[in-house]
Amino acid sequence: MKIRRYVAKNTQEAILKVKMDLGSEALILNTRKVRKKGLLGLFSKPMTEVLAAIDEYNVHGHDSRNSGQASVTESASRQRTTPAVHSASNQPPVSNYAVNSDEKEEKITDLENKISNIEDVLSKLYARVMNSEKPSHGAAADKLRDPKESVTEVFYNNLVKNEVEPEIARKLVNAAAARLSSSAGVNDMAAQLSGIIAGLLGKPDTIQDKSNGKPVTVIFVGPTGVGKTTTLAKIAANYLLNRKKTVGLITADTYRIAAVEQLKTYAEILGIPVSVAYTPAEMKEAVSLHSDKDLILIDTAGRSHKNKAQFEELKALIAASAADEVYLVLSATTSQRNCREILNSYSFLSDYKLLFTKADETPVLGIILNVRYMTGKSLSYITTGQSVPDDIETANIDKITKNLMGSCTR
Ligand SMILES: Nc1nc2c(ncn2[C@@H]2O[C@H](COP(=O)(O)OP(=O)(O)OP(=O)(O)O)[C@@H](O)[C@H]2O)c(=O)[nH]1
Ligand SMILES: [Mg+2]
Repeated sequence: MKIRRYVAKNTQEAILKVKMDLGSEALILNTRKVRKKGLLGLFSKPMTEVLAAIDEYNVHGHDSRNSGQASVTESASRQRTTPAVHSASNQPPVSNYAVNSDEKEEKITDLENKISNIEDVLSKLYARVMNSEKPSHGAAADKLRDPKESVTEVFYNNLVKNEVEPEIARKLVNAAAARLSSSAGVNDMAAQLSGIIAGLLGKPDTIQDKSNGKPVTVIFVGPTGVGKTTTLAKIAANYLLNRKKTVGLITADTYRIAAVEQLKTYAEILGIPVSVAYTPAEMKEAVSLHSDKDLILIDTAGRSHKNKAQFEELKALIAASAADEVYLVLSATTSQRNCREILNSYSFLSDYKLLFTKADETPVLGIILNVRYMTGKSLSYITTGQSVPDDIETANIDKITKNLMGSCTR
């Protein structure tokens, strides 16, 4: 594996440099903004630094592409000289390449050793760069690393930087490394790891239509302000406008007048009925009122995970709605610590799906993998902005995987 560092004015220019130098097979390990060291750096424009890696065989492949012109010239000149050799000795031509083959083999072995040494030194240098450029003088730090181990560390660091919980990141990279031979390169590791991450994220499970003609009843729960009402409006609009389905809305968010008004405004724009349910009995009634619809979407009040009493009420409302699907709506911007507390508060739910909002507000998506790992519940939709109805999509596993591995800047 070769790891190289490129600095340019912007990401585009840096990636171009990588491609020019290493070819299109190169894997982008990390991008970040850097400034010149020292006081002057404070006033300089930030530059983009890209760390890129490529397997040894790809470098050779790329080099041979670059030197294609030279080898054509060489074979042409060989063709020109061959008849002369032939006529002078009257012997079949002896290939230059057959002569001294032992000597050449020795040279190749020698070169291989040199490359292997360079690779070790590069791995060691890279480990230092990744350790926030804090050079360590300890003997242990100077110990050369096994290349596979250093590749593992690169991926581990990327996952952790993208806020995957360190224990989860460690398990994932170890699982990927266990599937590789000791000579495996960075691309093999990337392929294994992305397979494992995508497998862990699983197949997204969105709203399932019923085959018996009855409405699908869906309820949205989650902390305050994560985007439950907006998400519900996005789904309602998509069902109505793109899928030509009939939709009924119910709001159980009766804590704030503004919350009822918010949903009523969306319902008016879309021209769909909305009912308000203050109690579990009213919830049952509202659900039966919309029994002629294809889809019933139920909004609930955001619950602070610190207020336990509200959860009893929510439990009763969910039970009364007899919802087919419960979506736990979480913001992708939630800190890992808050997230644990939130999951704890909602642990009374047995069957639910995960819906992440505000993916547009954070460059790192580790929380998606962490929550999926901790709960084992399916991913569903991801929302990517405030715009109704456009900013929602079915969770794109490939995109999330690339983001987590750090090789994709969204
Ligand atoms: N950037 C961004 N903002 C969003 C997204 N989804 C919702 N919002 C915004 O988040 C804010 C809160 O959205 P609501 O839909 O009212 O959230 P809620 O969960 O219903 O809030 P409560 O009912 O008070 O618990 C609004 O300003 C939304 O426009 C999203 O995907 N990205
Ligand atoms: Mg709301």
